[in-house]
Amino acid sequence: MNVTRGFAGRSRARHPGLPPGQYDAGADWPVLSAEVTPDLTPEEWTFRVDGLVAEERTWTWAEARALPGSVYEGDIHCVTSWSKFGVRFGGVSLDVFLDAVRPDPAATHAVAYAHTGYTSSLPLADLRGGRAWIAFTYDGAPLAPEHGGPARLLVPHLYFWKSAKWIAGIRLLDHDEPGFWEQNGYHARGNPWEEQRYSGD
Ligand SMILES: Nc1nc2c(c(=O)[nH]1)N[C@H]1C(S)=C(S)[C@@H](COP(=O)(O)O)O[C@H]1N2
Ligand SMILES: [Mo]
Repeated sequence: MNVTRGFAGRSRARHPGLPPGQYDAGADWPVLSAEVTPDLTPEEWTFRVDGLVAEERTWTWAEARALPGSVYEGDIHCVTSWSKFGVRFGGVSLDVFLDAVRPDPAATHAVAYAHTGYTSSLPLADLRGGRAWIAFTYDGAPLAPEHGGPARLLVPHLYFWKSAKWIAGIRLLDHDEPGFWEQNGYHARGNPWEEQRYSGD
């Protein structure tokens, strides 16, 4: 049938939102975890911002959920080469948390750390400007445990390994302190549009 063939042809066309070296995972959402999914309830979950800040602070689930929310609608890109289009996460902008702790002007980098011990590192500027979230929902439903629920970091303009699942906190530093994958040769920033997969890219 012509209609079917035309449709299949169109779906094979390269999506203009696809960064170099990536493929469209379609409806799939692969789970990539270095650790076993933790048994972490919202009541147990906390989120802390510490390091080079005027006032370190920890939020409980209820406190974090009471902050003004915002939504990310767009794409995500894993360094293993899948991208997923048109995802919708709900959460709180990192700007809200960072403004509350008043970062020291000397802070240039951040380490995100999970309740499981996973870490990722990135420039502080990438957590600013409405481009990073603590995400609680996906498609309007609670974030599934295997995808980082009850809450994960979301920095969708960088490769997805930066977006630590089961997020516990962000530490601000005046230098780059490589996280789990960065210690294993992955890039300090990880911009998919520049294919910053490995250190040196
Ligand atoms: N705590 C934790 N966060 C993590 C990871 C992980 O192994 N542990 N993997 C990272 C990688 S490599 C990717 S691609 C995404 C995968 O998220 P997903 O499993 O929801 O697709 O989470 C990132 N955050
Ligand atoms: Mo990944």
